[in-house]
Amino acid sequence: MNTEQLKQEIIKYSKEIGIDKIGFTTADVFGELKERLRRQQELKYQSGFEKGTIEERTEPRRLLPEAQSIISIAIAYPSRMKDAPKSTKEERRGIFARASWGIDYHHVLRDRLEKLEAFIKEKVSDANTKVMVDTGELSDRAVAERAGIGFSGKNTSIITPEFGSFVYLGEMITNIPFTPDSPVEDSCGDCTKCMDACPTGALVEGGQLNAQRCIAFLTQTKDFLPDEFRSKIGNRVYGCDTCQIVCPKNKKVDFHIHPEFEPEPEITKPKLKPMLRISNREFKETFGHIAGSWRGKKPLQRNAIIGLGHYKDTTAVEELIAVMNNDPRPVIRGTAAWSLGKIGTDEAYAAIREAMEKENDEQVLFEMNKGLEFQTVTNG
Ligand code: B12
Ligand code: SF4
Ligand code: SF4
Repeated sequence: MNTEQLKQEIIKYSKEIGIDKIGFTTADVFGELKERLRRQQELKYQSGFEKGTIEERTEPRRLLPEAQSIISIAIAYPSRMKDAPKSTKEERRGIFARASWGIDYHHVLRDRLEKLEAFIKEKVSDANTKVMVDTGELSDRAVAERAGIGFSGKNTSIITPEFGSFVYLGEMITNIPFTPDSPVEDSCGDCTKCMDACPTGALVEGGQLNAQRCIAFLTQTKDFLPDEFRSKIGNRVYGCDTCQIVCPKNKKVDFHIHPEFEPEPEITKPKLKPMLRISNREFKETFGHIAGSWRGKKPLQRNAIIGLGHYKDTTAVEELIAVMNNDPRPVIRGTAAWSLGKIGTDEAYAAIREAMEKENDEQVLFEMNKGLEFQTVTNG
């Protein structure tokens, strides 16, 4: 079988196993990306979640020495939730970003890529391949862009003509010299909606993100959230979709092709208060299968506490006081104190004062003082 025939068979098979879009590119060096990554590093704009050196990230042959091509895949996920539970005054809710709805996409895309890999190996006995989804060295977006999956938007997402930007990406490096596809010819034009809507100004320029300011990143950190971002994260417990929601290319885009990615409303829009007292076991049972749990429960609980402060939820005061007094983790105790100050009832302020007498941790005491400052601001 010649390579072109094989390519057509792979495309056909990919549709049968639930891959929504597939594209092929060479294994050549990603020269422009290399420069870009260096620049991002100099500016300290990276998140720290990227894997590998700049060379490994941009020279596919460092990952598979006999590499000749890369197959890029995209799988669409929903953008709207049916029967979303309402956030009420008594029971405030948080929100997980769409990329964390349903089953963790890493497993789903890896499964599809492994099926594709087995299919190729059956046809070409000496095929050599390497599969990656998100956690590999390659830039999934740079691969997808060059393989004709979609164009690179000012919000830095890959935007497909068919499914907008609500797609997950993955790839397989191979030693088979497939003919490459052409990049998608589309662009943002004069639009700047994502940059204007970004709550933290993280999109410094069209197509350039300062990840350290991006809420999607900040919701995944484990330390205290810097003050300037606390009022910006709102009720987000994991990730941020703002720059995709406002994008005109995502208008009317809402694909429910894969049952795996259907949101479970009580999980994707969870009640905030119960998140404060969830045990490790309950956390694993409830959130363990979703992408947003990969950093463990602490960042999500911290964000839930900030969310309650954001809502000024007076029904949460008692529970926040219990957390401030008893939680062994300083980040959680301190954030609870800050949130109590933000909610601002007399009971909350009194509890902070009382807790200060027993608290030994410097950072927690600092947060408690910040909590009390809200009172001065309100009364002054
Ligand atoms: C680190 C990381 C993050 C970081 C940093 C994101 C970023 N924009 O760099 C944080 C934690 C903030 C993050 C957030 C999100 N992420 Co993320 N993340 C990654 C990861 C692991 C690496 C990305 C990376 O290397 N970035 C460095 C930048 C410099 O490179 P790049 O974006 O990959 O490549 C583009 C640029 O370099 C640009 N470029 C290159 N040269 C030049 C030159 C010029 C002049 C210009 C203008 C641009 C340009 O073109 C490339 C292609 O678009 C990838 C998985 C992977 N292994 O690639 C997922 C990935 C990018 N994330 C993804 C998703 C879904 C998200 C979120 C939407 C999740 C959410 N809802 O919260 C947000 C979106 C935030 C945003 N605006 O990007 C998807 C993107 C799917 C898509 N359709 O694009 C990926 C591909 C995971 C996956 N396999 O599906 N993520
Ligand atoms: S994900 Fe949110 S914070 Fe990050 S660039 Fe987009 S809008 Fe801004
Ligand atoms: S909102 Fe506008 S500028 Fe931003 S990615 Fe979409 S089309 Fe491009």
